[in-house]
Amino acid sequence: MFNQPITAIVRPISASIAKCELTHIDREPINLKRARAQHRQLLDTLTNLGVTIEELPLLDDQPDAVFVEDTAIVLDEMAVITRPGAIIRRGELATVSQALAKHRELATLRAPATLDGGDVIVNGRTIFVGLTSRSNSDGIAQLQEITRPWGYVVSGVRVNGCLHLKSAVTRIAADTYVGKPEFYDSSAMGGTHFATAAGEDAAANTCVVNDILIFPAGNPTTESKLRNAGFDLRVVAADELAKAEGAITCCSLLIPHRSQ
Ligand code: CIR
Repeated sequence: MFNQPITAIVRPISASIAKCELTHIDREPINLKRARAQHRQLLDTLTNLGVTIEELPLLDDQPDAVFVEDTAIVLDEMAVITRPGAIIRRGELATVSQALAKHRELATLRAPATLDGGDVIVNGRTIFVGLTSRSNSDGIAQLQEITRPWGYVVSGVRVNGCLHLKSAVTRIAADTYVGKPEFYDSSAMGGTHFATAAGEDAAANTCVVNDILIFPAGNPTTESKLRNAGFDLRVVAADELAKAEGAITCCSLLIPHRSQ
């Protein structure tokens, strides 16, 4: 298999992560050392898969800054700097724009748009956007205007009971997804959907790198289902980050290198 070179923009976990935004879960203590160890394991896994890591500066006054996924949408042709639905998180954008500008031409969402990258799934020329508390109709409309020249069609997907579309479902191959059916409207997306097993909601958030799935530990039934279907998995612990309502995809912006 040809491995496409990829850069991952990431950011260390802020010392203030205990003050993170929470929407659908109760606050419980976050063990910073354990969270950082899990984050390190995730970055090591990316490195082992041949991904080049580019680290943004630590922002200790931005509790959620590790979750870089929410700040941008990276397409092959360009990237869009988002306008996160949680106002405090907009302080993360400047350093992301600076780093991303080296890889892609940038467009920026403007008020009154709000949109979190965690709500965005790109499948070919379709961009699905979760209809959540973080992403509004202006965000969807602006994303459509910005990406139309490259032939993208932006389509809203209903989400219930979780923070982002990508807390409910992630894309694991072309037209193929893993998700918790109760959390999102799979009929709005088409394609094949593997359902997470009971009690394994976290398995809905899986990060795909060159056909390999980085998959959250502690979800054995869904893990077997995906392995039996022929997927190649690397399992990492992510339960400490989950206390901040974050997951595996949230911790990186993956940038496939463009052929010259
Ligand atoms: C937030 O509420 O913004 C953070 N505590 C969690 C963000 C997780 N990001 C993601 O799922 N893409």
